[in-house]
Amino acid sequence: MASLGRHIIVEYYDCAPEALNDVTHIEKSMEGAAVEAGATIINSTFHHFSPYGVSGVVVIEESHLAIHTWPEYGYASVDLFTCGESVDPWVSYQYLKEAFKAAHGSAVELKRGELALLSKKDFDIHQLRDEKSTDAGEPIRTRDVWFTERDDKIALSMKHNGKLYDQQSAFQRVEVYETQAYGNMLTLDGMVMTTEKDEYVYHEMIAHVPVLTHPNPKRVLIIGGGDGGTAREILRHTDLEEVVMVEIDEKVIEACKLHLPNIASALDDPRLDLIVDDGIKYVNEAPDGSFDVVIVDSTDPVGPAEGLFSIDFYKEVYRILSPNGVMVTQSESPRFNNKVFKEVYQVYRSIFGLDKVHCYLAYIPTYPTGMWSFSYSTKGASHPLKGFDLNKSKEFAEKNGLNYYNEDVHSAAFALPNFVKQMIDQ
Ligand code: SPD
Repeated sequence: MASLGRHIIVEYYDCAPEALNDVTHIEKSMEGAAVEAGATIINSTFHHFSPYGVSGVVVIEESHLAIHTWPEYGYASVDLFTCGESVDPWVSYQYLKEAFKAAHGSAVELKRGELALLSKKDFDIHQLRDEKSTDAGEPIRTRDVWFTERDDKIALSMKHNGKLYDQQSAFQRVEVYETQAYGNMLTLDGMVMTTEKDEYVYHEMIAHVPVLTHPNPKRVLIIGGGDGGTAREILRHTDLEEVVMVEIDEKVIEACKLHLPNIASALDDPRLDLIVDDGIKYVNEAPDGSFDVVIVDSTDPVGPAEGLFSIDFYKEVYRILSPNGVMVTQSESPRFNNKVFKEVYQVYRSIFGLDKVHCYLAYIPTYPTGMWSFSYSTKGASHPLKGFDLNKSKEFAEKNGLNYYNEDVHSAAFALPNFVKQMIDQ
């Protein structure tokens, strides 16, 4: 060999798009390609970008393998860089072509470090070695794989150990990741829905604020909420007579029962009437005044949840609320989804009336920007703060050992920063 290394620059075309968007499959394939070629892996780092694309590197003792994928084009660009005689990068080339089901590939080989142009320097190599690479020891191998939810300006990443569930349902891609910081995490179409470690913020706030401020809640309807967290919190209120939940996607229920059992614990509770169907259809067909509290625990306003952000849907929710009825929705982030945020508050106000719509906030570290909002709209006399029974809330939170909601948080959540007030008043 007349060079220190061989660098193969590879293009794979017409690959299986799903293979190019699956960070776990790509990581395994890249590591497999390294081992098959005779390389020794030192560490790897892989990132999935929401909604599409993966980037990653496998560092080997003999240099590295790197990849960037564009699933939407069925295209992957790969660098295979090896040093020494013991590794054959062309083996990796063939291995990856099969792993990504590429219809065709092309590659250019470059020699790196032409020996004819190099001369050896005189130094004591042993002084440069650290503990991790002693002659005797195996190299220490590390792994670094990330899930990333991003738009074109900001991103939120979480390191994970791999995927526990991955299914394309009739409505969306349902995935569960085992994250290192937040436990198991449900994502839908690449967007974070809930994680084991911080789910209580969202579920306690969406459930207890309306039930503890309605004068006499008996019938509660949850639209969406397939992970079960909202239902679990609602069922803590033992004097309710009817709790109905309508979730469109049974794969969400399945994934959460399997991998987020604490969040999903209420889904088999006999007090819950769980209906797998379209929530919009259910609301359209429900009799006038049939619920005291309606909670819209939706995903973001793309895909199956789009209709849950429409004026026609909210008019129907208004119709099925009883005279003092309360509707609570997750209303996105005023920082991140500011256009949607402004629009939904205009819609709620046009239906319920200017002084009947309130916004409250909670801090959810795994949602974009961490600042999340809920809307509270009332048909009659219910009000989130006037007449709020502090002691009742305090007792309830203590008795149930809640993690986020308490009487102080309840009141404080309705204190809005000026920029949020302005967005609602515009
Ligand atoms: N961008 C995150 C919005 C998530 C809203 N729904 C979460 C469902 C939890 N039950």
